[in-house]
Formats: sequence, structure tokens, C-alpha cells
Amino acid sequence: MQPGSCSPADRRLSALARHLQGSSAAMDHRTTLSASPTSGFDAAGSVFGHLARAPEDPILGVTVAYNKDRSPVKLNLGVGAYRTEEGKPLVLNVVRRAEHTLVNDSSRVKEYLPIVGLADFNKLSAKLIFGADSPAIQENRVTTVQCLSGTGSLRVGAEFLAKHYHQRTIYIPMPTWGNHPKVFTLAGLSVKTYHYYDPATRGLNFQGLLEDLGSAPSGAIVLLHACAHNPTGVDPTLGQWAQIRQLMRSKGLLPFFDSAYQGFASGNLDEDAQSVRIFVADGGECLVAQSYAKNMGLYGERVGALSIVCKTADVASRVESQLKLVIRPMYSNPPIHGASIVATILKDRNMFHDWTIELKAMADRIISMRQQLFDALSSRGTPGDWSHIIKQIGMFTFTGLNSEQVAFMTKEYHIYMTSDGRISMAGLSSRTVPHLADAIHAAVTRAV
Ligand code: PGU
Repeated sequence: MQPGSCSPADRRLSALARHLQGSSAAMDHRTTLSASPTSGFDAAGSVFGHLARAPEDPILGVTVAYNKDRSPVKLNLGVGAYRTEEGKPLVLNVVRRAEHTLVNDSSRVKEYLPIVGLADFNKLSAKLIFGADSPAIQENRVTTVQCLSGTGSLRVGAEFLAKHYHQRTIYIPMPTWGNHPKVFTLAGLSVKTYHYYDPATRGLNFQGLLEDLGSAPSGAIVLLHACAHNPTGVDPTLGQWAQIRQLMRSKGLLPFFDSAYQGFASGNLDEDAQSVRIFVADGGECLVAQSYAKNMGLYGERVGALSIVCKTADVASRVESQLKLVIRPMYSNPPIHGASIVATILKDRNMFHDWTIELKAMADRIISMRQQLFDALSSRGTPGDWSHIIKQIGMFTFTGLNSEQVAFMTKEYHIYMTSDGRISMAGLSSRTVPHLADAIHAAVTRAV
């Protein structure tokens, strides 16, 4: 399908855009109304009485529902958050050590950070994603600003593009993380989709991807998942990345990488950054949003970075000056604690090494959950081909279960997951695999 034509996904995005725009238009109207002494109030006298209840978030709302369930066998496989074999959240040892160092250093203060955040953190984050020997860094062509985790980095990047880039259209993969279209639409970009996933093979629809990007208007922005694509767990091979790069550069498409899982795909930080580095190596421009939520387990610290790679050092410094104007009225400057933890770990050779070991252990545990779930379904003789469970990469398995089957598993087995059939493998343990396998088996053999 041509990107210009209207797919069901594009129609859903247009409806979302209308909805988001509609709410601000309606808000303006109501502002006028509430100026009148008699209108804008409900029977109880509230100026907010007209509000409809908004639905829960499709991902974070799964945790809300899970928390209300009193069953002892309940299992939350919705949110992408790492759990131990005991099913508990994990604070990495190296993070505890870094926090100790910070707490014991009485010279540390709680002053405001600069608008762009902690300088050390920014430098080290760029090094982590682009590589220590990256010419772009050596030539000062990269500007990096600390933002509020991956989401905040995407939003700042999107606001910057909406304000300063000549093309307002961003192509996102279909499917993608559910928050992407909302972040980009609210920032003022116009969202379109490109083919990515092939439900028939449960793999990459590489032909569809090339066709869609090939017919995108010159200069359009393209959102790429750097690794461990969410929700599909399907990544292009390095050879395919090279082809995507060639096509995008030949058409002047602007890459915007979302790197939320560096280290979680292969267990190796450099390997997981290859897609980004292939693009940066050609001297062209791109944006990268990084998150430390998953790979350092700093979910609630909201620590991430936006990097913009430019053609020259001079452009990069002007870009940074404009990023400050985006950030200042949004949240003024970012929080200090999470960035200090990250900087402490990244700049200390021993701590960095220990982090890579702990990160690899998390990635390996997820891989072993894939194998265990696959084996459990095989031993039950569950109908269908489940080999995608071991082939897919990163935190999630895109099972292919439909929303009725998911609802059945939640109702009968107290298993919580997103309605698109995505399972967070990081939420599973050896103890809970049999329960999940029973539920999937029952869902595909009994549910309508
Ligand atoms: N980008 C992608 C591709 C993601 O999967 C996520 C998190 C983010 C960005 C944002 O992460 P930050 O926490 O802002 O760094 N997705 C997870 C977490 C829950 C959520 O939806 O925020 C998920 O379960 O899909």
C-alpha cells in the first residue's frame, strides 16, 4: 500500500489527531463559557462536571486492573518492566553502589541542573549509543540534552522538529509502542504509518517497509526502533538496516531512533547500538532518544537523553540553543538524581563492567523464559506454530493471541497482558511459565 493512501491504521491515527485537536478546541470554547456566571457548571456546581471519564492507558492501565485482582495466582505480563525469578522488581547492585557513593559524598548539592541537564551524563550517554570512537562526537557534531526518560526525549525531539524542521510528517512502524502516535501528534507532527510486521510469518515485512519508505515524501521523519522492537520483538538484520539506511539517505528521510532497550536485545550494549551507528557512520543527520528505564532499571527515576547528530559543530550548537527554548517552558530543567546515578556508573570502569554483567543476566533470563514457554507449549501439544516465541527479540513476545483470547486468559487465569496479545517475557519466571502455558493452551483450544 502507498503511504499516501488511507490504511485502517492511518484512519485510526487521523481519528486520534481529530480527537486530540478537538479536545483543545472544545477547551477554548468552554473557557469562554465558564466566563458566564450561569453556564459551565453541573448540578453539583462543578466547573468540571461536563467531563467524560477517560479510558485507562492501554499499557499502564493493565497494571491498574492487575492491582485490583485479589487472586493469589495473578500474573502481570502487561507493562515492560523487568522482574526477578521471584517475580520482584530489581534494583541493580551497581545502582545501589552508585547511590551509596552519591549519598556519602557531602559535597553534592541539590541545586537546579542547567536546562540541558548534567554535562557528564550527556557526554557519556552520547558515547554509549554512538560508540567511544564516534567521529560525530569527536567532531563535536552531536548535541545531547538530558530529558525525562525515553518518553520525554521523544517529546522534546518531536516539539523541536515541529518548530524547526521543514517536514511535519513522521512515519511510525505498524504496529509500534502505543504512546508514539500520541507523543508525536500532540507535539504538532502529522503521523503516518509504514509496514513493519507480517502477521503471517510473525516476522518483518521488509518489502512493505521498503515500499512505504520509498514512496514517503522527501524529507519526511521516520521513527525507527533501534533494537528490540516493541511490541513485535522483530528487528531488521544488519544487512537490512544497511538497505534501510541507503534508501532513507537517498530520499533525504530524517531518522529518529527510539532506543529504549539498548542491551536488552542481545545482552551487549555495542551490538544493540549497531543500527544507530550504521546511520551515523555516513556523516548524515539523525535524532536519537535514549532511555535508562530498562537497561539500568531506573524506570521511576525518569532518566534519558535526546541526541541530535548534525553536519557541523556550529549547527549542533545552534540546535542546542533552540532545544533549551523547547525545554525551559516545558519543565525548566531535568531532575538530578537519576542522571547522577547513570553518570557515576558510566564514568567508572569497574562499575561500568559490573553493569554490563547485570544487564547480560537480565537479557539471558528473558531468553531462558522464551525457551521455557516454548517447551511448555510444545509439551502440551498446543495447536499452532509457537517458534516465534524463541525467535523474537527483547522484552516482548507478540504472541498472535487475539483480544478475545487475552480477555479469556485474564478472566479465567488472572493473567494480565495488553489486548494486542503482547506478553512481557521479563514478567515471567520458571514458577509461572506452566500457568501461562495452561492459559494459552486453553485460550487457543477453547476460546472463541
Ligand atoms: N519507547 C519504547 C519503544 C518503549 O517501549 C517505551 C516504554 C518507551 C519508549 C518509554 O519508556 P520510558 O519509561 O519513558 O523511558 N514502554 C514500556 C513501558 C510502559 C509504558 O508504556 O510506558 C511498555 O511496556 O511498552
